[in-house]
Amino acid sequence: MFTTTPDPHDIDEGALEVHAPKTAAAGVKAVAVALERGMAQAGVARTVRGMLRINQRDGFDCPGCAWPESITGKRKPAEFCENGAKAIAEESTVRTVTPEFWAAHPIAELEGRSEFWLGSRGRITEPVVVRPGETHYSPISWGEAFELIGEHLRATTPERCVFYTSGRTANETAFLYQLFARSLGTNNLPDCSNMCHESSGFALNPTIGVGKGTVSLEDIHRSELVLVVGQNPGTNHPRMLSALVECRKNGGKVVAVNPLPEAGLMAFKDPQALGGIAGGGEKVADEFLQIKVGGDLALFQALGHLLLAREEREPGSVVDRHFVEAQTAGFAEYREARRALDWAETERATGLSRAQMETVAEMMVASKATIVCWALGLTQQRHSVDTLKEIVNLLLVQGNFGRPGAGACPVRGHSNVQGDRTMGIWEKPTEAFIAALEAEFGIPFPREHGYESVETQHALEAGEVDVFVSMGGNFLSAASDTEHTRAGLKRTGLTVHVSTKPNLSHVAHGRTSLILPTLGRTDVDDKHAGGRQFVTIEDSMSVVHRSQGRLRPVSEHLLAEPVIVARMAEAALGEDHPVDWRAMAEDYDLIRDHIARVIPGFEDYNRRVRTRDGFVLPSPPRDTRTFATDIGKARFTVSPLEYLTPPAGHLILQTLRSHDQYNTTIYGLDDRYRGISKARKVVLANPEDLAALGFADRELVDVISVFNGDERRAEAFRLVGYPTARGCAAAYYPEANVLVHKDLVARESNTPGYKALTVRFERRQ
Ligand SMILES: Nc1nc2c(c(=O)[nH]1)N[C@H]1C(S)=C(S)[C@@H](COP(=O)(O)OP(=O)(O)OC[C@H]3O[C@@H](n4cnc5c(=O)[nH]c(N)nc54)[C@H](O)[C@@H]3O)O[C@H]1N2
Ligand SMILES: Nc1nc2c(c(=O)[nH]1)N[C@H]1C(S)=C(S)[C@@H](COP(=O)(O)OP(=O)(O)OC[C@H]3O[C@@H](n4cnc5c(=O)[nH]c(N)nc54)[C@H](O)[C@@H]3O)O[C@H]1N2
Ligand SMILES: [Mo]
Repeated sequence: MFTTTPDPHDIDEGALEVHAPKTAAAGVKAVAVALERGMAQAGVARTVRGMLRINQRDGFDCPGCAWPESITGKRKPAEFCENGAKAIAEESTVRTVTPEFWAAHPIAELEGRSEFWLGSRGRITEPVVVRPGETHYSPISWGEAFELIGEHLRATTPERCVFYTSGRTANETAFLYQLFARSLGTNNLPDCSNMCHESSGFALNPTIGVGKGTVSLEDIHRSELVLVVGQNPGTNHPRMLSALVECRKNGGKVVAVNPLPEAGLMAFKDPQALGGIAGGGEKVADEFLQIKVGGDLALFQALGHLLLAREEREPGSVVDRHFVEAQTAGFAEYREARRALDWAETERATGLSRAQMETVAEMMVASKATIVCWALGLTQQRHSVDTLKEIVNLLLVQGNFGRPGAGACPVRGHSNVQGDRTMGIWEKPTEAFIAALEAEFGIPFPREHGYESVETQHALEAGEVDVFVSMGGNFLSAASDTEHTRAGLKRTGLTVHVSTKPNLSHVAHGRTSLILPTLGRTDVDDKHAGGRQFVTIEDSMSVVHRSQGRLRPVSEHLLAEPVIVARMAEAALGEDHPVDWRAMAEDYDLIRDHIARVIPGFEDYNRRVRTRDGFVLPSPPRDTRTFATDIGKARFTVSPLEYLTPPAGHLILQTLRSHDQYNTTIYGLDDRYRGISKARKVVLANPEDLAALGFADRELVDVISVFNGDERRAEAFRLVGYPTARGCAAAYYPEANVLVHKDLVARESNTPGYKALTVRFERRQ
């Protein structure tokens, strides 16, 4: 009998395979996987053309992550990583989702599909609509689509409209989009940043006067000590590993703090260097602290205690006294609060030994230039803002700001999430920003704060949103409490998704719904009166630079994002609106001219962004060791100790990314470094915890989360014994998002508590 292997893209979930976790990241296998994915999606010629332009000065910015490229040094001919290459393959695919696809698949069927299946159908080729009572999406002309949007927006009031943004959106689109929402009269501008690094902004702004990181790529290379906390760079920021290896080559040390022994934190085989092809690779972390989920605040308080105790024993050995006296406030209170420490409780909270913490404190004492890097392991818990402020305290004690090799480094996610915020994608705009917009455009803009993403979920569920517009992204699967969010989205009158590929948000639609297909980063953008256009991006280290796609789009019907925004605005606000939307969409230089006049740091934007490497935005802590807080100084803060303890019979569950996904876009079913393949509905837990709870490895369970007396259930997950810290477990995002109660959020920032769920398991019969 003749059989063929089924196409892996045609399944939603397979039979789980478990292998030993890897002890090093990348190597030649990474290159092989990258090329194989590219060829399968886009063919040889597009793959080669695409990959060679990634992150080159005349090419496009990799849509994979926000890690910067070198601006001083030479770039390698292939300046990308395995996962960047997968992102490109995913976007430059020649598979298409045509009107025939929508005709063949009723929405009710698509709702039951996985993100993996939906996303691997390919790029959407034409705008489609579903009207009240219809069961399928069907084609609609662009003109009719914009008319429909205009009608819905005019029929309601601005506070009942929401404009969501995903962080891949370039500066030009973002600026135009916020201008559109504000011209209508609302600051309802939630974005993926609300779910991501919002806690970082809430910790940094009041303490150091900027919401962004204070280091450059060269600082990482020159640092004496880099702490990598709550971050999995081997998968999510692979090019960061080269920087860490370079730091170690220059004599620096690296400390990793993570509940999981992630492969990329242990060792790295640079796929671009000869040494990366064979051998065990370069060591990454000198010390690995396997912390309990949520234990970082206790750790940083203990490190503060140890540094100050050392200063007391040996005055002048730790504290940068001149800096602390001249540039900071609140040191005395901080020192007092850290004087006493309950070691037993600290060990319980962190799962670490006192000796381990003392070792790291000694490394800090010895270092004259320390950087702390962090990502979501620190931003998505109830006490995240306090944890991050505690990091600032540690950096301030030793004066680690505005010095080569030192500073705070929140490692951002989406490639332009930082730029979108700079452009005004923010539900809480400052008075200065609104005043500058008004001066530029001569019309009034709203000042009242709008909804961020969790408030949007609440408003949707309460039936208080008529129009939900999504500039990229996948709100349903990215947000918490999936079933509640789904119900809320279905209560709206109109959902509009500007997208490249199908996802589950498209089928959790309002009574009327539009999917508007757009160009991606890799696509050439040349259908303008002003000729071929480029866009600009701000990376995680505040470098603003150009990005220009080169590939021929898969369909002639795609419109560029700024054009879509401009035409929505014209349809809603009328052609005689004082803002010249059309002119800006035809020539992005005009958008940049407005930005140059409205946003500080962008003066002479059009000229400076055309220079070889673009330009770096000003950062007072980094550039001049000054702090633009309300008191004109950096601020020490005092937070009470807080950590997560699971009640009896429960574990603390974090949700994370596999090596084979980009957020809600699933590239494949192979979490290679962790040895989990073919399936994603798994829970990784410490074998001793599983035994203590009476469960066996590979058992099939329902996962139940508990929050404030409410329960949520995720059905049919496989338990996998895994070397995570005791008392902790991990499951993949977005499959586990049904478990995250929407009121489980970080204090102040309101970021969902994606890394702080209390769960138990129930055996399935
Ligand atoms: N290939 C790829 N690249 C990406 C993305 C992607 O999905 N795929 N997503 C992009 C986006 S938007 C973002 S924001 C970033 C995300 O980058 P990461 O923050 O690296 O993403 P996560 O997979 O959520 O990993 C969180 C890490 O924190 C650890 N962790 C969890 N809880 C704790 C804790 O309490 N304490 C400590 N110390 N550690 C903890 C986890 O074990 C894990 O290693 O990556 C960006 N880059
Ligand atoms: N449980 C859990 N949930 C999380 C997280 C977590 O760690 N755990 N992390 C959170 C974080 S950090 C983030 S940033 C959010 C991510 O939230 P989002 O940014 O909303 O989600 P993405 O999955 O990145 O969006 C993918 C979709 O974007 C569209 N797209 C891709 N490229 C383009 C483009 O160039 N233009 C346009 N218009 N559309 C495009 C495609 O249609 C694709 O389906 O999720 C959050 N959710
Ligand atoms: Mo993110």
